[in-house]
Amino acid sequence: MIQVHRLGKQIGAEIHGVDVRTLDDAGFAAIYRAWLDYNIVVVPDQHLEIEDFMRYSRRFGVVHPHPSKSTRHPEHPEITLLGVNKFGPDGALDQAIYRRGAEGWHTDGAYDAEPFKATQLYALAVPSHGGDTLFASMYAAYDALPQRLQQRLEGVTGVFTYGGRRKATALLNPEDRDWTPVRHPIIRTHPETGRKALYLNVAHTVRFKDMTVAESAPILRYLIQHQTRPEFTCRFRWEVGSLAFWDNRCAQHNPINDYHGHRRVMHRVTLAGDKPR
Ligand SMILES: O=C(O)CCC(=O)C(=O)O
Ligand SMILES: [Fe+2]
Repeated sequence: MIQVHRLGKQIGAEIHGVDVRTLDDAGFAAIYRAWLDYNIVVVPDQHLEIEDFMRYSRRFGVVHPHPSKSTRHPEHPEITLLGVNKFGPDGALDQAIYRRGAEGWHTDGAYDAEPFKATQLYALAVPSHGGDTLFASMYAAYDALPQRLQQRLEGVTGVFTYGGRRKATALLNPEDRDWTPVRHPIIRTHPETGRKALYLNVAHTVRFKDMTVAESAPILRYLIQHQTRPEFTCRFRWEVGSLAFWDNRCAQHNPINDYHGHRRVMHRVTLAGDKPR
């Protein structure tokens, strides 16, 4: 029997009573439904080989590799390694890899014309404390905007790029570094639920179309502060064997980098998505 426990008022659910290796179609449909409702779904206590992880991930859609080639699994390029190869040959900490994903709130792949639909992480090693991930509902953020502002933002386009304004592209190979900015609506309609979500983030959204960075800054700053207000969020504490799957079309995440010196290793896959509308 599948049991669903909420992680937060607006977002997040944990699913108990499931072994994803033997999940039948009805069980999978229940997880997918919960995922559309709660946007980040965690299935704890799984025991997965790489093949199990890939097979389960493919039930959600088309697995698509991340543009950062330096952190790909050597035998399974569709898998990104998190928390591996943190030290260079000279023994020094590679800051780009160490800090990967730990740069604050964001949504995965917003710098692409067709951003990732979803991301799935499987925890192989976790610190004894810290290393939690926060999630924020962009449905809740949109719903809580004053109606006037909702109307003014309708049809407004944002400009997004890898690394954002800081242009921090250290994880990319040199040939991939000159990232062409892409444009997305700031309010997007989720293709499966039909709900509206605020679609911009502090890591990738540089400005609004037809406005300079300076002109965009005040409203962008307001929206960025608004969108991750604590009441829109939930917090997830990892254990070895936790499997977490989030929807990049309507949720942001923020991995908390408070476990310096401790191991935190994850296997990660991303799923192909469509053009935001
Ligand atoms: O390590 C985490 O909890 C998430 C890292 C991240 O941002 C990602 O995998 O997209
Ligand atoms: Fe991320």
